[in-house]
Amino acid sequence: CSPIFLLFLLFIISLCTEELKEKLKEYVDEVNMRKPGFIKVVRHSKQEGLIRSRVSGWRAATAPVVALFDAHVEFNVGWAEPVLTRIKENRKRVISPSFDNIKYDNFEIEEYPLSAQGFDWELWCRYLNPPKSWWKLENSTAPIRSPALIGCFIVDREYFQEIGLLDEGMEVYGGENVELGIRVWQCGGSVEVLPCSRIAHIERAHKPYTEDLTAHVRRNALRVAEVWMDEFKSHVYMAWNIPQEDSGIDIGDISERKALRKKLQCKTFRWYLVSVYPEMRMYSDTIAYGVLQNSLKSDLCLDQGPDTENIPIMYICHGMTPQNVYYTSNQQIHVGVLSPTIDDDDNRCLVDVNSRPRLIECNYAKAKRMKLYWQFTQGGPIQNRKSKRCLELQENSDNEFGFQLVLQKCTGQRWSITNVLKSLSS
Ligand SMILES: *[C@@H]1O[C@H](CO)[C@@H](O)[C@H](O)[C@H]1NC(C)=O
Ligand SMILES: [Mn+2]
Repeated sequence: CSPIFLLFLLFIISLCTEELKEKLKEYVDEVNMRKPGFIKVVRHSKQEGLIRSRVSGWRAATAPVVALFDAHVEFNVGWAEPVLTRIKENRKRVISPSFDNIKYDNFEIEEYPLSAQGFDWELWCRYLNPPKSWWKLENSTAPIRSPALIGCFIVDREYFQEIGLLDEGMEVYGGENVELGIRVWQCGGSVEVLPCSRIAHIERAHKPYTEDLTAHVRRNALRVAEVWMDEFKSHVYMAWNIPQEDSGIDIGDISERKALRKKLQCKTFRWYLVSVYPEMRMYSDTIAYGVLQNSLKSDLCLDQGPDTENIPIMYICHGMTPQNVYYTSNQQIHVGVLSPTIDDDDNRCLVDVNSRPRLIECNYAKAKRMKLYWQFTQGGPIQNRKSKRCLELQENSDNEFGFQLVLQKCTGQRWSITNVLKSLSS
């Protein structure tokens, strides 16, 4: 259900499971009998989602430092002291403890490696290898500079307000942790993970908040993109495979968040990428993206095929990540999910390998001087620059959908891609 908030010397619990209502009240009453006013419970009359719930918890808090946590975490011994020390030194530090995992099926603890916290271009949060500068210190207790937050954090109560709390225009789940990290950095604060402050967190098998979590995460991500990411907002649209204009997604009113950015005189997203999150890959050379369809059979889309293989196929269009195609200004065709950071696997490129279409890691293909460059114009053929063969469909009754992908002498088949960013030159 919704999160529990642990505040410094004050607990705020907000839960929605029927079963917990009475039992929780009994527990809270019992604790408060012993320590009057120790726990405050804040209840909403309707579902407000994780983001506004956290802000409700903050509003009820009175202590100088506030910690916002999920209900499904356990605190390790001495977790708070290093955090409070760092905030006392500098109130513009927003701090996350280090996470371990509690296995949801048996409650065993699994130790996680020390990590910074970042995100991919869909703005899902992810653990990152700590930055090079941290490894150089050779001090495993030193604070780890972090581009963003997984979602649990501790902050100076008043600074949190000055910096703009969380984006209360976000719904249900996701994106607020990324937005907070970007905003704090761009507007003059910092974010760090402390190795000596540890908590354990249950990674749930299923998040029960809503039917379609992804739609909410996407909407919230677009709010972040529009307010904070300047020209890099295109990357978020590309990663979600949706058009930048008329996406059909209502992201609500962002004027207050834009005004906040202006008021705080925050730096650009390019500054943030270069200075704080250099591990993030940039995709500014993408000129078209979406699904790739052939006019001969337009209900089929180019697809990366089975995970274990490197053979692209034609498959019924569903528009999910295996069918993401990115065409770059240097004429590469990337197929599949956009690799988020330089520490992740490389992207895969379409390559002519002995007249067969194959997906090969782009950097490898480039280093080996393979045939990975393709001439393509919207509604035109896809032709390899070196071999001059065209990517085409061939009827094949053995194939599930009646067609297979081949490289052959061009017969004039035409391809189209969903979104064109810059005009595809002939
Ligand atoms: C390691 O980092 C901690 C935390 O910042 C610091 O207190 C300590 O002095 C450092 N140790 C060394 C040997 O630099
Ligand atoms: Mn959680």
